[in-house]
Amino acid sequence: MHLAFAPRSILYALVLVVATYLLYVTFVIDHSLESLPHSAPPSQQEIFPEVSSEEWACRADQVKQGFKHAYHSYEKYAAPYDELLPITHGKINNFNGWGVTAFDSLDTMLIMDLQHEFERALGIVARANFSVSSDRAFVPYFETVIRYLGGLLGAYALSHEKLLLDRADELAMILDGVFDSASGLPFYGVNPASGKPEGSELGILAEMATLQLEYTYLAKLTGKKDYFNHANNVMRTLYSADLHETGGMLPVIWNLTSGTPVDTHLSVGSQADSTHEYLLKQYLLTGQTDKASLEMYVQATTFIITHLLFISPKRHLLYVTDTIGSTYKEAGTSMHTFEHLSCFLPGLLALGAHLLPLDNLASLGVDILNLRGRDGAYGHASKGYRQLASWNLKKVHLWAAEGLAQTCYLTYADQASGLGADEMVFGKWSGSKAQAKDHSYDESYSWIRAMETWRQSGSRGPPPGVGDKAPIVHTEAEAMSGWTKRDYVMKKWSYLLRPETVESLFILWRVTGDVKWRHRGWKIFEAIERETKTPSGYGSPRSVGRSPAPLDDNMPSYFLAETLKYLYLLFNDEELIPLDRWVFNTEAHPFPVFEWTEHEKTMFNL
Ligand code: DMJ
Repeated sequence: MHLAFAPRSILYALVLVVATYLLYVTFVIDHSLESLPHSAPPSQQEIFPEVSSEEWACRADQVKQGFKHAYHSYEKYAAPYDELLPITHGKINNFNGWGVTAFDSLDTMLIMDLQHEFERALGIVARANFSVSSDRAFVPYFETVIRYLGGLLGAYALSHEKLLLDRADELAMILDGVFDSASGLPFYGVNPASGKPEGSELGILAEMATLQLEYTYLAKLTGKKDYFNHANNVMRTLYSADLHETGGMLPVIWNLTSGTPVDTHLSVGSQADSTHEYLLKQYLLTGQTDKASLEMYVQATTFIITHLLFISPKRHLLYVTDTIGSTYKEAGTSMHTFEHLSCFLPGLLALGAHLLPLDNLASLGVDILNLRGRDGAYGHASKGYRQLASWNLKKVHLWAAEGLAQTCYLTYADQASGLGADEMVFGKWSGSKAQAKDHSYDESYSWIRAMETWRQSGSRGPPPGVGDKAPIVHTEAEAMSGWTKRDYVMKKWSYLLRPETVESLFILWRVTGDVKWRHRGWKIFEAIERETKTPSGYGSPRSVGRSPAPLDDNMPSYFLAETLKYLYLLFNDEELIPLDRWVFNTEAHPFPVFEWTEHEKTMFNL
C-alpha cells in the first residue's frame, strides 16, 4: 500500500511510534547506566608540578599570613563584636554578641603558633559577658555549642589555660535550661539570664543532636554527671528511635516531647550533617568504646551509600543527595541536589575507613544485617543492607570518599573563580513532582547498582565514580545557558568561605598519603587569595561563575576556625593533631581521644 493512501489512523500510529522511539532515546537510553563501567570516561589526571617540602612549608606559612590578615582586620575593625564586615570595615553582632570570631579562632592560633594573637584573644574571652541585650531574648543553642563551647574546649585542650575551662563550664551551666523538654533533647535556644528555653516542640536533627562531643569532653574535664547525661541522653534517644519508615536513617524533624522522629525527609547536608558526623566521632573520642554510636554510624553510612549516592550521566561524577517526601516511598525519592555542606562526608568516610576495622566488623561484635538487634529489617531499604554486606566495607567507604572528594573539588575547579558553589543540581532533574515519582531515574544512576555491574564485569579499572577527571570550566553565562557537559547546574551560586571541601581534602591526604589532595587544596587556597581577599579581610563571593567575583560583606567566624585551619594542616608537614589521637568537632575544634577511668565508669554508670 502506498503511504499517501494510508488511512489517517495508520499515519497517526506511525507518528506515535516515532515519537515514542525519540522519547525513549532521549530519556531512557540516555539515562541507562547498563554500560557504565565500560563507558566510563578515561581517567584524566591533572598534572601537578613536583613540590619540595620547603615549598609546602612556605605554602603553610602563606595560609598563616592569610589568617593573620583576617584576624588582625577583625581586631582592628570589629572586636569584640561577633564578626567583621570585610568590605565596609564594619562589625556585626550576629552570634550572641560575645565576640564569636575570637572564641572560634583560639585553637587555630595555637596550632599556627600565634602566641600574641592568642594572648590578646584571651582578653576578649575573659571580658565576655554571657548575657544578651534586651532586643534578643535568647541565644541559638547549636551555634553557641559548636563555636563558643567548642572553641573554648579545643583551645583548653591545646593550652591547658584554666580560664578557658572555667568559661566553658560557666557557659554550659548558663545554657542548661535548653534541656527542659520532656525528652531531654535541647530546644532551639535559651535565654541565658532566665534559663527559659526558646523554640517549638519540633526540633531539627543537627540542632538537637550536635553536642555529644562537647558535653562528653566537658564531663571528662569537670567530672560533672549532668554534662555526661545530656550527651548520653541524645545518643540513647537516637539509638532507640524506630527508623523503619526511613530505612534506618535519622530523619530531619523530631518531636522534643516524645523524642521521636516525625518526618521522613533525609539529608546528609543542611539540617542533618553534624549529627551523622558525631556518630563516628563520639565512638572515636571515647576510645572506641561506645558501641551504640558505632552501630548507628554503620547504619547511617550503609543507608547513604546504598540510597543517597548517585553517579552523573556523562562525567560519572559521584555525588550525595537528599530525599523529599512524607512517607517512606517518597522518602526514597532523591532530589539530586548536591550541597557544599555535604562535602564533609568524604572526609568522614575516609576517617572511618582509616580508623575502624570496617572489613571485619564482626571483631567488634557488629553485624550489618543485625544492626541494633533489628535483623536488618528496614522495609524497602533492607535490600541495600544485604547488598552492602557482600562487599569489603573498608574499600567501599574509601572509594566513596575518593569519588565524592573528587566531585567536591571539581565543583571548584569547574568555575571561572576556582571556588565552589553552595548548591548544585545534578542530572536532568527538573524538580517537578512528576519526575519525583519516577523512580527509574534513581535506579539508573544509583552508585551501588553501578558498583554491582562493575563487579560482575570483572573490570580492572577503578570503580564507577572513582578516579581523576578533568575540570570543565564555564563562565556564569555559559553555565546559565541550560544543561551543560558538566552534568550539573547551579542552584546557589555563592561561595560562603565554607570549609567542608578542604576539610575532606586534608583528611584524604592524611589517610591516603596521595599528594594530589594537597595540590587540589593549594589550588583552592590560591583562588581564595585571588578572589576573596579585601584590604581588610576576606569577603564571600556572590557568584563563583565570575572572576573577579563580586563579594558580599561578610567573613564568617568558621572561615578562621575551620577553612584556614584545615588548609594549614593540609600543607604543614609536621602531622600536627594526629587523627588517631584527636577528634575535630564540627567546627574544627580538636578534642583529645580519651578512655574513661574506673572511677568515671562508676560515677556515670557506664
Ligand atoms: C560550620 O559552622 C560547621 O561546620 C557546621 O557544622 C555546618 N557548617 C558550617 C560551615 O559551613
